[in-house]
Amino acid sequence: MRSASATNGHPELLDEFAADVRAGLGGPGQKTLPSRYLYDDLGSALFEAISFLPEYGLTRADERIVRAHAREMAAMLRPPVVVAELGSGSGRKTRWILEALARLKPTVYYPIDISSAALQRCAVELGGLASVRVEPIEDDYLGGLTTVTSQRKTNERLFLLFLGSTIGNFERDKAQEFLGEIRARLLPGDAFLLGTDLVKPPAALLAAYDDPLGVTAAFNLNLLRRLNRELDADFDLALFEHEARWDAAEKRVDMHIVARRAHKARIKALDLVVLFRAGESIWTESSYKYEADEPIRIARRAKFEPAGQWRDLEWPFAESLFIAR
Ligand code: AVI
Repeated sequence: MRSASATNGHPELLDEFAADVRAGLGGPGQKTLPSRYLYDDLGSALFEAISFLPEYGLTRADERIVRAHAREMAAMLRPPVVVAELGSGSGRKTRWILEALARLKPTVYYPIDISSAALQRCAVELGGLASVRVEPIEDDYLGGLTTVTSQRKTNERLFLLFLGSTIGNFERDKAQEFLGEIRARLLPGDAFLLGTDLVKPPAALLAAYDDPLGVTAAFNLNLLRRLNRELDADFDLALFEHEARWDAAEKRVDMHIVARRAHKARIKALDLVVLFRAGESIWTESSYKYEADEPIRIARRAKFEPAGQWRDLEWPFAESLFIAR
């Protein structure tokens, strides 16, 4: 899934990782690491495991809505329709949309992901669907979308999917900017389906991001293992713990990796020594939660027209369908 995966075979990504780590851990202020680095092969597998946790209802809510309303969505789009998805995911949710569209006319599916492993899994999961041709694109979201739009035929309508509330891992102003970037690559009449996790009671959110089995903790701490492996660092995982924090003003859950006691770690590849005070943290992810009208407001600002919104009541989540103006 998602935007960054193993840097194996991609030396330029290793350079970018190194630069981001230096920027995030090398200075005097709040230590940070970009959340996209959570998704190496083990991190992606742990995220997949998180989606099965009873406390983490997000992925199941997303799938329930898509499954229940895929035919309705497909009926709103005039064929021929080609589908592109930002972050290929496991393919579980997308299957319903592809099946609904392929009932009407054969279609092409372009999963876009920087992780070749994720694309391979997705191709295996969805490759057997009748009347669907899967064309994986190994690239970042906007690069991949540009490739898709340059290949499309003029009579084809593009149906772009951005599911799983991945938009929630963008800061709010960056989310707005990103929708503008997406819209700039689409043609009027193209469709965009956006999944957003909705605000819910803090206790439910904290349980979702700090589950009793410790899967989310492992997902978070795995980032230190990645630093050890890819940048020759010596972080001792036993000296850190996972913490989830609800920020009520910003309506977001933050994940931190907190030092249990004062100590230092060395990142040999960067020739960097990182000092930790007891209780000092590395901020690794923010997961913004939305009010139901918010996706509609930001999409309108990015020149999309709302065409429908479906919500899950068991785990408040919204799927919003837009048409490019
Ligand atoms: C991928 N993303 C939408 C997940 C989220 O909920 O923000 C990642 C995640 N982080 C902790 N648990 C799951």
